[in-house]
Amino acid sequence: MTSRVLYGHYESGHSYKVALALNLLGLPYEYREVAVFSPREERREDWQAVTRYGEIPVLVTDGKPLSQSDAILLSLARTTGRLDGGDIDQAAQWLFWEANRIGISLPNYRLYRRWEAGDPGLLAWLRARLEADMGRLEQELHERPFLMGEEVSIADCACAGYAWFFDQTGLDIGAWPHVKAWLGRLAALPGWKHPYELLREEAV
Ligand SMILES: N[C@@H](CCC(=O)N[C@@H](CS)C(=O)NCC(=O)O)C(=O)O
Repeated sequence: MTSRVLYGHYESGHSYKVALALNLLGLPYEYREVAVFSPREERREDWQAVTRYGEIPVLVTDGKPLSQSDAILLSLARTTGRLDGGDIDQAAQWLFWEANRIGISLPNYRLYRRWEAGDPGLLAWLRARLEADMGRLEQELHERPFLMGEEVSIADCACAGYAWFFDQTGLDIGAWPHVKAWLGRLAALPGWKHPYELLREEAV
């Protein structure tokens, strides 16, 4: 049987993207929380041994580590033949969009609203970018229930990774009703859990 260990943290939407895909696929894995708010050198040693970029998530499959949430999502879709939306290249488009757009704007806007005082110019830039990204999703989800069509895929796991923290931005998700309805559809899927439920464990 394949062994899987996921290193992550409950405040990390990047980790959550992977955990959600594993849950939707029904693949068993061991979860290990990494104390990301501690200095890197003080975090758990087993994670130090497998992280390539000093980040979470890392998924170790049969002893082989893979970093970068979207690379992990692609690997899961490719190896299982599921969650690929029927066309893995089209799904990959969404992952690259997410990595450069909503995977930057939403986590960083949240970061500066919640934990660190952000430069006002930077905050304004991030907010404008976030609103544009939400607008992009709103337009897409106006036409279909999930980003790749009728079925959930890795595109949804990627683009919704941080959406469960949206209330921490101070913005109202109700401004994007199709996005809000999409999150409701995702939350109704068997295997769905909120990141604070899915990724909580004693940090080391
Ligand atoms: N591009 C990476 C981003 C990962 C990332 O930003 N991880 C953050 C947590 S969300 C992290 O490990 N931060 C701790 C640090 O940089 O020390 C991915 O998609 O996996």
